[in-house]
Amino acid sequence: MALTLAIIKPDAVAAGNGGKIIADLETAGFSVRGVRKMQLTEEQAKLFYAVHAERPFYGDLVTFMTSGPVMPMALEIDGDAVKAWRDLMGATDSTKAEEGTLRNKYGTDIERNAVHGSDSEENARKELAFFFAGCDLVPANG
Ligand code: 3AN
Repeated sequence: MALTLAIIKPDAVAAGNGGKIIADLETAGFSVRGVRKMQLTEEQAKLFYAVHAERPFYGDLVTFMTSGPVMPMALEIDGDAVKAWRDLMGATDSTKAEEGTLRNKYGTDIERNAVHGSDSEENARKELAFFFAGCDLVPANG
């Protein structure tokens, strides 16, 4: 599938880096097929990260993700969008993310890591539906 779900997280939005991240991803060849700016409720954040419910950092992650506005996006690129976006994001821990990746440039640590990306095609489908069900995505390069 050519689409993936990305989120510009509260740390990056609050720091005024949303536009810079969009400029970077467009430079890297992605096109934004859909974008929202919203504040997640606790219920939405818990549901979105339900796969991590048993992990010790779950509570903190939900608190962080509800701490300010986020910008979910439907991103398209030729080929494997899930992999291409994860490559551009870099490692989960911003302190270990490779130079030039979004998490290296805009993140702080393993939690405040600026951006989210789906980790598989199946999860991309679910996560795109989570934020964009019922929305008309613009055509590619629209
Ligand atoms: P990724 O976002 O790279 O797919 P996941 O799915 O393992 O990483 O983790 C989801 C989110 O949970 C991360 N983006 C990060 O914000 C947070 N997270 C992951 N591991 C930790 C950890 N050990 N401590 C705090 N937060 C974490």
